[in-house]
Amino acid sequence: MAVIPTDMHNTLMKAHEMVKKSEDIKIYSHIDCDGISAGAILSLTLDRLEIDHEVEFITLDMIPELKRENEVTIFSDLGSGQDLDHFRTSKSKVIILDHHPPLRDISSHDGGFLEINPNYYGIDGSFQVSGGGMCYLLARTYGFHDLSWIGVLSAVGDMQNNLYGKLVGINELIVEDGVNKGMVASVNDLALYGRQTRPLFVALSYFGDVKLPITNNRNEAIQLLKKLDIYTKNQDKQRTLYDLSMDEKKKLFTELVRMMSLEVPSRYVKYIPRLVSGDAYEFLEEEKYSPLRDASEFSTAINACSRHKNTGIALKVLKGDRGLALDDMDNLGREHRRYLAQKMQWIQEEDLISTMDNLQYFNGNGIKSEVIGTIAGMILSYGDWRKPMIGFARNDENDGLKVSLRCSRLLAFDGIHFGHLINKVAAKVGGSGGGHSVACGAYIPGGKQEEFLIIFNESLNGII
Ligand SMILES: [Mn+2]
Repeated sequence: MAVIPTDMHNTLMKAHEMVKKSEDIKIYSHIDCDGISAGAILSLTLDRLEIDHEVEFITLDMIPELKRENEVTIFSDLGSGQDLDHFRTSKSKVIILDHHPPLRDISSHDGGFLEINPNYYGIDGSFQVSGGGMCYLLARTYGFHDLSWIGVLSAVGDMQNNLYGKLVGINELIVEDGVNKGMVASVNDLALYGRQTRPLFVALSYFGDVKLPITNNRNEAIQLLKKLDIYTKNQDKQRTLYDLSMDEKKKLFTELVRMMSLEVPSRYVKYIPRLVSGDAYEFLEEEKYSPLRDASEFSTAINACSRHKNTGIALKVLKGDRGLALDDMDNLGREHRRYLAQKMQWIQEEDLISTMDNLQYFNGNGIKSEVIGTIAGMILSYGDWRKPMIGFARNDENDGLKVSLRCSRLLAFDGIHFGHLINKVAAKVGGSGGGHSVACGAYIPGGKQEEFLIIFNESLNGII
């Protein structure tokens, strides 16, 4: 089990003291699941300490315009990768709780900056701890171990369990706190999305880093379950993954591994079990069969709020509102799913996917830039899993383009890191980008799409 390095602990204790002594705090947090969870953890912590505060969720491009107006400013899930010199005044008290690669040297932390970042201590912030996790480590110094479940949610929302199929490092320690509090269970299970809420055959039809006969085919999925003697219903209720016995899960696991092994080149076969099973995180205080019970489904609900610019609802739910805010969140989730389904249909009807030697792409003009990544991920299952899928959407604020890439995890296991690659290619056309190995994005100037695609395609020669 990971331990918090002593130096990092000491810095956390400095933040602990600074926060405790202050009367007025402003929190700027990133507007995604990790950032919203981070904001919720900090807000709950400050509520309990009875400290006046305000939380605002922002995108990275808003940082240069921010003004220092409060006694203490906390940046969470952002700040490490950005220039914050306009906050560096003689009186500024700034705490940064981030896990992204830091711009500044740890020794540069004078002038009121208290930057707490795992990367300074040899801990990889891309999979060992999230932004929300860093905020939880601060909450933990006050003894608020019951907030650990939100730290788990933020890590899952940040896809930190993606490569290993489970949370590791500091994240594992946060899970452990949740388990000790009786609020979190970690369960090794099949890696099907929709553990609590989706009928099993529906979940199966969405399964895959690789195209299988059951992919996007509910009938085939039902036939598969029949063949394995797994009932689809309990009396009148559709069964979900959550309802299956261990025996049934084992049968399904073996069959999925077998089916996938038939589809992939032999060098990938050894990775397949990792794609078919993984640890799921269950929130024991939430109702069974509700989307809040499963960390992965909960994070989707938070993302739906953020992508439709309604972070206030997500914050309320995270802070404990299970009444009106939860209804609002459910409605937003439905709207989100409807929107995605519409756009998916449009892409297919208009036959918008184009293929190059090493990649595939579509022009999603007309799709909200906030969901272009989600759509790219969904449409991948209709294309060729051996190539990354790139979606383009017009950026609302300027006439640039937002680029999102999604690919099968098998490509990442093979050693390709698309986050690094997209960063390089975007820079060559005057843009910027980055992200995870299998899910990343960029902003590029309008009119540079073709050049971007050509360079990207070439850079993959001999790699894919
Ligand atoms: Mn994050």
